[in-house]
Amino acid sequence: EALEIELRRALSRNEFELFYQPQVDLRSSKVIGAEALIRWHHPQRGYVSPGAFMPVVATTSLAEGVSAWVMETAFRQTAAWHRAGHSVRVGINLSQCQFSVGDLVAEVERLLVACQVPPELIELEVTEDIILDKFQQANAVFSAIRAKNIKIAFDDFGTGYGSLTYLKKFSLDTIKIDQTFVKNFILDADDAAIVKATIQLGHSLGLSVIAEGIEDRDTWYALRDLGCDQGQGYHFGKPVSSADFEASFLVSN
Ligand code: G
Ligand code: G
Ligand code: MN
Ligand code: NA
Repeated sequence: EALEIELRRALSRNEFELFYQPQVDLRSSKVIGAEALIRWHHPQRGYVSPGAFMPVVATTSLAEGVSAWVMETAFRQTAAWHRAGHSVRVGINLSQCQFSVGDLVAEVERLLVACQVPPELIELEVTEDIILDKFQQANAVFSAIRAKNIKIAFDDFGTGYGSLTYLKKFSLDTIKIDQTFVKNFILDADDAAIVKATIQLGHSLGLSVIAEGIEDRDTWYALRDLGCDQGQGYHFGKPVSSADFEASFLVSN
């Protein structure tokens, strides 16, 4: 496939870039973290979003190389911000291939040493679909990673079939409430019920809760009043380049 060839070239030419979206403490509105989100900086087409190329990456031999690049780049960025005096926790989206080929735990250990990053500043985000068929294996990996003080977040919570089962069986730190529930939850009684219950459920299991897709102040305040810990969304900031993230969110820290 033509796109696959282009993507292989993109990896070797270093055309991928990580953008960072701020994550705030909903009480203080302080930026405490960032989710790393991949972009393809195409020489002609400009920034291409992951929806347009990650599905191809995932089904080809590119998957390993791209996910290794994402991990390494995000660890290095976290370490650089830490050295500059900014304790920003960075969320990294894991890919399915990281549970089937290679040793994720060994890679994480290698990066912790190589980058000299405090482990508590790294949060690995996993979705239900990438671990669906790797149930036992994935939980052993999560336990080993959490034993190193790296955090595990359950991403897109509520959109899968087995979310509750996963909460019971997996070793986790954080749940991220999917933006589809958050967007209109002030106006939609069903969404409100789900969001409220998820926050309570998370807390009663000792987990931290991040709401995604917060687009206005009323939604922020409502989530804060429900006890939701952290938030992410266009109201606080869109995903931006690392340079823009520093200029917009780290200057006065
Ligand atoms: O940034 P954007 O909102 O366009 O991201 C779209 C989707 O791509 C999201 O579901 C996000 O989780 C996924 N995504 C973004 N960056 C990465 C990445 O580095 N690795 C993986 N596996 N998925 C990513
Ligand atoms: O699947 P995941 O949660 O990793 O994907 C995050 C995606 O959600 C990114 O593509 C990001 O650009 C997008 N996103 C983040 N905040 C908002 C928001 O407030 N509104 C909308 N519409 N999308 C958002
Ligand atoms: Mn995510
Ligand atoms: Na999500």
